[in-house]
Amino acid sequence: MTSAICTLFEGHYHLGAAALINSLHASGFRGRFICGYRGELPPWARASRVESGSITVQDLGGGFEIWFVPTAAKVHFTNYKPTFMLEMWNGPAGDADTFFYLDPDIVVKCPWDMLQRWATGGIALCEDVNNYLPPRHPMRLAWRDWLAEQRVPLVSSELDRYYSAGFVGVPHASRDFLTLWARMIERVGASLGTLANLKEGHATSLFHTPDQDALNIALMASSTVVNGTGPEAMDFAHGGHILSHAIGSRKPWRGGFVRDALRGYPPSTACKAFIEHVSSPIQVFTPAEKRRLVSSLQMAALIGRFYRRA
Ligand SMILES: [Mn+2]
Repeated sequence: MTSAICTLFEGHYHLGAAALINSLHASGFRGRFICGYRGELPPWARASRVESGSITVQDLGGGFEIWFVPTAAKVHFTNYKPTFMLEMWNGPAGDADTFFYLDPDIVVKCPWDMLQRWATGGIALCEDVNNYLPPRHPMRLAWRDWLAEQRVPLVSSELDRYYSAGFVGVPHASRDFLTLWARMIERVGASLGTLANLKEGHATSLFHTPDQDALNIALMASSTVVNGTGPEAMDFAHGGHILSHAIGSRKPWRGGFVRDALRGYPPSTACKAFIEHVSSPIQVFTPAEKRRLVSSLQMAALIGRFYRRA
């Protein structure tokens, strides 16, 4: 079975993407990793060759290749995920039996075999921070009304979990789900009047996180099997061993751990997991930068043992 993986980034998120790639390398993944990016190639990219069009390929050796695909999408990248996956599956990821998307603020902690198995016979998804969303929760009832307005039939009415759109693994047989998800994002965008932002309105708005709400609504409109895990699989709860997801605006590559700890926010598990993967095969920081980050993290963890927000 062949698998391909992709991510999307712009600006400083390339630092997270590099750590994600390193973590996959350590997990044993070998194959094609596709970076959709806006702007310049990341400074750590080393071109081994140029493919047709404007695709730059970096060969990491042993069958691990990074494909850099420039993209001009106007929407916020978070709303571009399923469309990008479909485009890549018709192109650079053409022969993949399973195709994964991971946010650039995620690192992988488990052996690659486990991720691959996760997307077998169903779509691999992980529950989000607020993971319990019962079938007749008022938010779902609002989504049901919206689906009815859109004349999209409700197919799965018993779903009770809310999944993160930060990670998705799709087997070839479920590829149509990506089309449905993309269509739902488009319709959510039409209802909102924009797809330019990561968050909209407030937590009780019909669509607060457009791409992720659209993913969960698409599941309600589909009979696709979900291979789900609890929120611990992204380190949103204790006891996780699969992925680590650094959500929120304090991205681990930006440092500032001590400052945050003094404000009562000790470094998260995801910050610690990120630091594990900044050295090889891609050197994400200079040795001096890395030393500074590590000692700041250690100091912050120490402060966090004595001082934290209630
Ligand atoms: Mn994320």
